[in-house]
Amino acid sequence: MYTDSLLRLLNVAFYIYSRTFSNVLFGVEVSIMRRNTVTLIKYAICSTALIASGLFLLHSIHWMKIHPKSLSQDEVKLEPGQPNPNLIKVFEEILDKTRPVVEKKDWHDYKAIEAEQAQQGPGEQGKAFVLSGDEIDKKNELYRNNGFNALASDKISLQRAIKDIRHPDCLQKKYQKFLPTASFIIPFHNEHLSTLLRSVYSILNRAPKELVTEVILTDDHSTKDECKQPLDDYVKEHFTNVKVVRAEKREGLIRTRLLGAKHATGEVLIFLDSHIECNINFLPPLLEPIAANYRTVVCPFIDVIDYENFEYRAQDEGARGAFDWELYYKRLPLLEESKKNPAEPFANPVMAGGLFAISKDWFWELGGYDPGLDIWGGEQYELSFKIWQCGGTMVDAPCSRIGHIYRKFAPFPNPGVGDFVGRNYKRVAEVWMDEYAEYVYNHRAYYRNIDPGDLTEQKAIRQKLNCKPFSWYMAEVAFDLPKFYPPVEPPPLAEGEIRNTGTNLCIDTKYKGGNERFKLETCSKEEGGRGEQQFEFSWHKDIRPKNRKICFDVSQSNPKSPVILFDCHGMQGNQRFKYRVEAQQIFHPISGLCLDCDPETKEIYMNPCDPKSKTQQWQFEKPDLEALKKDYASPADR
Ligand SMILES: [Mn+2]
Repeated sequence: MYTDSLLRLLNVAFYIYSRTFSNVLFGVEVSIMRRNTVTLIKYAICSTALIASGLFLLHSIHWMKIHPKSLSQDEVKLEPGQPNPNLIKVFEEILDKTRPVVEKKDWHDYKAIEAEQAQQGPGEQGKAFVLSGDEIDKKNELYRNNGFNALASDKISLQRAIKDIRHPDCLQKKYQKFLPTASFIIPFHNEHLSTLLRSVYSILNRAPKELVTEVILTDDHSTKDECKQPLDDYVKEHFTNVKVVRAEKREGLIRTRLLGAKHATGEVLIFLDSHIECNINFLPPLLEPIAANYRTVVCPFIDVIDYENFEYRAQDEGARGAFDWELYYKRLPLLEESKKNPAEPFANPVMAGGLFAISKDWFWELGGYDPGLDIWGGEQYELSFKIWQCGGTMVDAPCSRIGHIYRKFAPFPNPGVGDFVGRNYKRVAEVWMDEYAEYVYNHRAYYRNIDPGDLTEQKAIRQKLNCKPFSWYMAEVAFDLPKFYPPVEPPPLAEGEIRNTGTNLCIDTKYKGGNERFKLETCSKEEGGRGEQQFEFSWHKDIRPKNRKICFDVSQSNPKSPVILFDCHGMQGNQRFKYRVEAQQIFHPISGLCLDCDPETKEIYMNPCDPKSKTQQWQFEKPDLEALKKDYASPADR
């Protein structure tokens, strides 16, 4: 409250001050100045003093006490599925549209940027680096141990330059002049030394020095030699604000992050991975939304560092995080509002994982991570639900980009402690998801019998912070999630065998995999159950073998276009079919073709639709005729 009114006072003062000052500068109303020079100078001196003392006060009070309006103040009841105007209001606050004006500055370090642009060598400027063929043995060994091409990493400078692939709007963006300080927490286990050190350099070289309190390398009981003395020596010799903290036994990712957080002394905690590279000016966009509201959590855009050749590239231009009801991480498309403002933070229902910034106060108010979560898994949901339900906000900041090596494979053995992921998920579902937990158990029945351990402490945090129910989160934050990932799958439009009228043969996909074609076979009912002939024309409007997530896919539109099996993407497009009930045709709207076959070769393909052709007529064993007709009349895509 106090800070709020102080800010407003400051703004008024600043407004008067800047008007007076610009008049003096630009000679507008000079005659007034001559007449009242003395008064004006007095005015200027007074307001300068006011500003100076105000800023001093503001800075010394604490940046974080600028508390926001909470979501609950004027709650709007909404039908699920509509974006919540209340949320948008909060983001306008983050966008600084309704907040008092704070002084901003351009945080780019142009000297450093220019110097980086001149760098040349292997992998420089984020380019792909290909090893020469004669190092294959060494390469293979390091690959096995790391799940990425660590030998290539060793040949690339620890301080290489990478491509600035931010949206052009980011280049002009200014951020407030006073930002909180940050402690970086990097948990690692047997990380390759050069990728670990490159992560550290990318932070220190591309963040303003005054904002970095420290980098805390948190060792989850590594066994590799290079992670021990050689790391300590390097850190001692090259850095002044990098600490190595070590776990006494193997703790897993979650408790290792907690251990790092306990050693942090900066105002904001920034959790990162141990094989990343931070891009130009990544830090101010992460800190500003937190300075505006200490309960805001900010995630960077995560780019891809190629595991084979270390090329730096974008994975996409942003999406919102979500989950399906087996608790797999999924993504939702951006809202129209954020497409129009590509450099502005947007609400994110679920964080992608290990890369995010959170104020230290808010992290510990939330109780950190649930320390009962073991090894890894579920922690991104736990923290995301907790942040939203307990009065916080989470955004993605498109102008903060950090590259990450997605490994080709996991090089670590299974920790051998049973189904820790299932147990973690059960803890999260039990503490945060209320009646929606039931949908998770319906998809993963064995979770019902998992013992989640003691939940008293976690439930007490929820009670103490007076957190909202999960139904609120679903209605207001993840409002469009059920459209893409419905908790109860709607029934299919048709199922069973698909029989061709002209040949009296059935489609048989024979349990084939991706990119494979399939043919007609004698219907298994008549022959006694061979092959794979049970299908679902699913609510996604695709056709798939029953209980599999592989779909009929057509990507050409010429006669005899092949139909292949491809991972179901659920986004319709080239996997979208319609059924013409009267004509018995299986129609593919995007290509405008109909499913056809050759009675001789038994091949299946797409052909221009011909209502008289018997080979284009198909019958589903169990059609829902009403639903099929309704679907045929509807637009092709949702
Ligand atoms: Mn990683």
